[in-house]
Amino acid sequence: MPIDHTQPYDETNVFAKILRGELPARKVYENQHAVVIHDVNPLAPVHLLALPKGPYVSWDDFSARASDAEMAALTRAVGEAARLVEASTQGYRVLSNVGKRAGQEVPHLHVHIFGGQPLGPMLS
Ligand code: DGP
Repeated sequence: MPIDHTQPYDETNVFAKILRGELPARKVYENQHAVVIHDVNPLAPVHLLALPKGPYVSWDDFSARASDAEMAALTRAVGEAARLVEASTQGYRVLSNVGKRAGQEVPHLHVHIFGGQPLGPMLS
């Protein structure tokens, strides 16, 4: 079910559990404030998720509460991830769903990185 991104942060969401080491994940990159993991249900040959380590639900929440270092770290994580999996050589797509209307399923801010195939039109 898509989530209500205006609700307080839910510490029991799956990404919170991954960040606490309570659930496994295939990590490809980590810095002080962000990690990148493989999506468990890949929708493209390359499907990564960049997550801030802090408890943020949405971009508006992140922008309001995160430090500049946290914001920079998430941006760097997206680019480094794309480079490490060599999506950068062929082009890739960066996408983030926030809230019910966008179909956000996990109430922890995350950035999808898709690549490895022609990606088609952005919205259907
Ligand atoms: P979104 O709809 O934007 O909230 O995308 C959530 C993504 O998270 C979806 O592509 C599947 C992925 N996902 C859900 N549970 C897990 C998990 O336990 N581990 C990993 N690696 N990815 C997950």
